[in-house]
Amino acid sequence: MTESTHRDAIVIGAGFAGMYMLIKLRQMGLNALGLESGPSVGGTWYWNRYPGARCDVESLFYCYSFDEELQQNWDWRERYPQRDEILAYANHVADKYQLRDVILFNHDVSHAAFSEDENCWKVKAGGKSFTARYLISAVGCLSAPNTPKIPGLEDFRGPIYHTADWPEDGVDFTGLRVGQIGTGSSGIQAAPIIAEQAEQLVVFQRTPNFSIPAHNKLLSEEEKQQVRFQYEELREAARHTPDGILYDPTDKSAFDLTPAEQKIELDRRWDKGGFAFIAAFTDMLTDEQANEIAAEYVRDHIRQRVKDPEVAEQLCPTDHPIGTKRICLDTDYYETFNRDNVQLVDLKKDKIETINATGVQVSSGQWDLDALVLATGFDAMTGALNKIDIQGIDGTTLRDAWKDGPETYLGLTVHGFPNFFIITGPGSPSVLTNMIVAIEQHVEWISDFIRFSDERGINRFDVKRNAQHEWTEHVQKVASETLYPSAASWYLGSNIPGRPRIFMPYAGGLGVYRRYCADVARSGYDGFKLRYAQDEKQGVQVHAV
Ligand code: NA7
Repeated sequence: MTESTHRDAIVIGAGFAGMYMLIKLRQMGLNALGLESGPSVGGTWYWNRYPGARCDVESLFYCYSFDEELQQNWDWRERYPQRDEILAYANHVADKYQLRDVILFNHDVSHAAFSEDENCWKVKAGGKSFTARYLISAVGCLSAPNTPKIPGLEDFRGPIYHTADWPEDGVDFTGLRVGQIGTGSSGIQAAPIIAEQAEQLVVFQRTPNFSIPAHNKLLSEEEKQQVRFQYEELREAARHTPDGILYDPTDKSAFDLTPAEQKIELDRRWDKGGFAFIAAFTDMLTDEQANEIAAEYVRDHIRQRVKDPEVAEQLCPTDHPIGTKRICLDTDYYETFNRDNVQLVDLKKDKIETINATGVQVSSGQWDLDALVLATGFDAMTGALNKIDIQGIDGTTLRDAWKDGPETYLGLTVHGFPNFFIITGPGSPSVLTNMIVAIEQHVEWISDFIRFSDERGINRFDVKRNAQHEWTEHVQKVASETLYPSAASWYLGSNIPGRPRIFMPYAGGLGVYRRYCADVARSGYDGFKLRYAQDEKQGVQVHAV
């Protein structure tokens, strides 16, 4: 790494988004620097080391498509990749592209301010200062852990582990009484494994989630070869689907089918496992009655899987339509509650009053515990960005600009923050998709924009306020035509007290969204105010209005 502190671009974060962005910038001949708070690559997969951590997108597609040699030669083991395997893959990519040469690890970005006079971003990280023409956020959507303010949490004498910041050497729960708070994807993956090891596992559930069997398994050589043989076509098709995932689409509404046919369709998808279940009917996420058919089907399965009928009912979600919170995929989650050493505490009926030195006090009494697991999720989509003091024109911070909810143009740029890009930001499909497909599209769009600017001598861009406003309204309108906003989900920031309730991801589908982005590029970046280096010399103002 060179000593110079000025770069063409600074990329914050070295997860899958940051790594691909750095690869692209280098291929374009630009001098880019990655700043990463952790000691290695992998982003959220570096920190999420909890037992059972696994991606809910299938291995053969939860990987980059831009490098044919890489996708042909990386050998995924299981249908769904374990965290360790994903991290090994991220490290392999970092080695292959010598990314460690352009990343400063253990450099947490604390501050970034745009200097109008110098037309560059001034960035502080790890006690050092850097400048760059472009600032690119690759901080991730699910990377700022949410630790709820439960009264007395700090009084607990035993260890407290957050699933999103798990000790590197793992945790041995043998012989311990463990309390787990949270039953989202992380909690649903962790509980069966913790239960096998611990003397006792007490699961504190505020809201039950819908979970579908993952039917995880080792991949056969034949399955891998079949995909590798058709990778190009499969990848291209996935890019234009609503969520970047290829799964057995249907053209049938629930009401085109008889009850018997509905069951056949749901059975078929249930037996297959995974997200395909949610695509059983075209109106699954737009019609309450259609949704309820699938929701009740899952509840019936929960009732079959859990022996104690009262516990089964407590595990049945009834407060949100299925799929309006990201569906969980499990391996024996519900069966875990048939074990003698596992208890479920329904916090809706039995509230946490306080955590004390020896355990958790709920309305009905005290649970004495040796260790606590917080599977309480993330300050999603805006949390990691809002931790950084990002100052745009006139010193306005991104936090202030977003105090009533995030506003972006295409989820990629923010008015008043020139030469700043966000990969998979709020207002883009991001968390409603296979993130890697969304990341590749964003990185390629950003690269094209930078190339376009460089070829024409454009040295500053800012998105116009009205373009941003129209896009943000469109994002809200599209969401309001679905059932998504009816769930108190982290898509709306509902899990963080005081957060404005704005539906953050773009629900119009990745394929549709790609077309919007491509049209903007084709129009010569309509919606942006562009400043040419030549105009700057003549003192032309560039504030976008
Ligand atoms: P999630 O899905 O946000 O789940 C967090 C869980 O923690 C959820 O059950 C919450 O209940 C619960 N929670 C949060 N705060 C509290 C308090 N104060 N008391 C009790 N329970 C609480 O996070 P995950 O890490 O599981 O998964 C995040 C995403 O990662 C997932 O969607 C996949 O895309 C991968 P709530 O539902 O809010 O009532």
